[in-house]
Amino acid sequence: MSDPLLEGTVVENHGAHFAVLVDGRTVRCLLRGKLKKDKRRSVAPVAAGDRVKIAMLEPDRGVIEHVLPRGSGLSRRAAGGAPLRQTLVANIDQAIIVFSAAEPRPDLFMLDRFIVAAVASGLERVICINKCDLVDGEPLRARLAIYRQCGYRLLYTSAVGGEGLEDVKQVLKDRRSVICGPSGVGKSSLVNAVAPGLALRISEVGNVTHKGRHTTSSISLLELPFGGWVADTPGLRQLEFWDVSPEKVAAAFPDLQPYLSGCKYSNCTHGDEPGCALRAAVKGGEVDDRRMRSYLQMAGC
Ligand SMILES: Nc1nc2c(ncn2[C@@H]2O[C@H](COP(=O)(O)OP(=O)(O)OP(=O)(O)O)[C@@H](O)[C@H]2O)c(=O)[nH]1
Ligand SMILES: [Mg+2]
Ligand SMILES: [Zn+2]
Repeated sequence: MSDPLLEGTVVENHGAHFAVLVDGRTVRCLLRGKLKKDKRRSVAPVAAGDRVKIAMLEPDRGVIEHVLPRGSGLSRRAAGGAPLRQTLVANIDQAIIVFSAAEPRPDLFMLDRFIVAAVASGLERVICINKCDLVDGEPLRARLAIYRQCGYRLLYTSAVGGEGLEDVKQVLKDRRSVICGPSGVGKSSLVNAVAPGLALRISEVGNVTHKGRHTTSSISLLELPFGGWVADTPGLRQLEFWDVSPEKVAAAFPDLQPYLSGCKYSNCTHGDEPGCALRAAVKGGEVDDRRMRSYLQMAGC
């Protein structure tokens, strides 16, 4: 007997509601009750990007019966008391981490957190600094040079002025990407600029000084007209880690790595112990002080 269930991809997740793309058509779905119970330390068992099997109820409505095994995704610890995993997007290759040159000003400690989350999730990462039309970029480029030295791909863009958009297209082409970063940096604007047909909602407020307003409220996975898929996500004010060990944090700091095992004491906390190779490297100008502080915050030293 043939399988009465249809296989598809979750392309949108809005609370308990999902949109599943099956053979080119979108089916609105809820979850079968048994899946809700099987939470396995997750706030939700299904995320955008998941491959699922659904049973049809009506021509455009169905119910998700099974979730197929997942590849890499972007997860964080869900807000709230209990330690639960929240997978923002599943089955993706890379994270495009967007910050803005201004409005809001880039918080490099937060940028480092996004990089760690992406590295720990096994994703390729590209840093994208948007709104370059708003500032003289030279001082910022100098501050960010360390990321190039670390081997990260770094793009400078303007969703309104057009700078760097060809690079963004090239990075997105034929890959499955998640666009993430703080609110108001222009994530949706960038996606719209490279793929105008998608028409994502963007903030109508030109000057992003408002706090706590998110224009994008759900996660949607969109097919790009030039090949590939991209998930636009709501801006994250906080990024609490899920399953990130000190070793994984260190993996995101190639500039610090040569010094981390050179301390006199193998359990060095890189505080004021004698013989700390990391502190010595900062003092000697080989390691950036801010990067060290960022590492220490995240590695829980
Ligand atoms: N000057 C300038 N403004 C931009 C640029 N990109 C986006 N904006 C503006 O910044 C504001 C926020 O843009 P959005 O695309 O909604 O930002 P977002 O990152 O998707 O925000 P959330 O969905 O809330 O996470 C809007 O007013 C955009 O017009 C840019 O490159 N330059
Ligand atoms: Mg948005
Ligand atoms: Zn040390």
